[in-house]
Amino acid sequence: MRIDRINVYSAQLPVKGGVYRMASADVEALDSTLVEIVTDDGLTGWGETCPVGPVYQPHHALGARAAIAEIAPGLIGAEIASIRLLAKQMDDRLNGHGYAKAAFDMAFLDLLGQKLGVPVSTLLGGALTDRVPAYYSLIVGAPEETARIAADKVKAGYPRLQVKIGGRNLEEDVAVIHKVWEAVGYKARIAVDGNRGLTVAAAIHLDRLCQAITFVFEQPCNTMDEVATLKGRVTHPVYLDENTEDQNAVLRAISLGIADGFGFKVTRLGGLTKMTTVRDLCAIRSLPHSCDDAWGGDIIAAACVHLAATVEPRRMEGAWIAQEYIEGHFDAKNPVVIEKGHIAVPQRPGLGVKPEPGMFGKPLVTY
Ligand code: 0XW
Ligand code: MG
Repeated sequence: MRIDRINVYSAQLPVKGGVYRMASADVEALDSTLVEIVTDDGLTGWGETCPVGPVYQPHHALGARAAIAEIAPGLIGAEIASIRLLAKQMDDRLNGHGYAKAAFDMAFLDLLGQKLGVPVSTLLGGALTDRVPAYYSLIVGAPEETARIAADKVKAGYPRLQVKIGGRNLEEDVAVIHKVWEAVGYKARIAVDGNRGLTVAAAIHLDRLCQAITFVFEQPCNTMDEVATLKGRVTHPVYLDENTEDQNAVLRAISLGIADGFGFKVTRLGGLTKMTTVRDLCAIRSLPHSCDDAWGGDIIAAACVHLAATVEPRRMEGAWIAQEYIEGHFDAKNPVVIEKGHIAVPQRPGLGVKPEPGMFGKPLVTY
């Protein structure tokens, strides 16, 4: 099975509700990039990469497309058999830019799965479950309103909530955490996500002012070095998200003992294949982690869910997919959906989702 053609598309994903508010940025619409690989035996495989705006992490939509332009011409005629060889072929054309390579890695696995008649979760080592937990991300908001949504989402079946803070005064952040805790208590696990927005001093104050509340503190400060200085000075477990820019960053954080868990993003880590390495490193040290991406439609959602199914359930912090903030699906027949706070793992060969033909219009470019 060889690559005949690669089509690149863009899909505009407006945020349902108008705005997704984080300490690092407000986003109103996302520009997702899709790759469709067509093979000489008539199969099609899909991949997607969708940075949540240009500020959240050092990725942006046009950067992904520029990287794809460097890589794609060299893949025409390549055999879809060895994922490792394909990764090398990509590395031989472009250094870094894992978030663009991630879209190809997804499409390769989608094709291999279809060829072999197995779901992508099988290619990632094998599923441990057919249903994974999701978590709900509460945007930076007012205390009462955030607590009301938190209670609703727990009632709807979410086992975990992420409360966004940062980018405003400490008093309001502390009040939100208290109100959410009063509303849901132990009924959901809570992550408080600073999205790099707090100073070390603010993180220490917040930790003290919320001492009796059970939560994990996700990416409170900007750099890994700042977060490292919290060790021994805060009592809440600290998780890294944005700082895990590649596999080496994860290895560093684990070996330094500065992270108690992670919010992993499939495309940021360079794709599903690279994610299996950090998944296994976390297993060695019993570290919990999520299987997310920063945003994306059904292709990215399927990728996250296949990976999440291969993680030991006691350490699975949920798969976040953007469904709650997106209108509609790429694949209306087999969408990836959250039901009662959980997501069924696609069972069909490959990723198990196929965008409706023609739904993205004409390709931006064909290689
Ligand atoms: C909740 N997310 C996975 C979605 C947005 O991209 C932010 C992100 C996070 O945890 O930082
Ligand atoms: Mg986060």
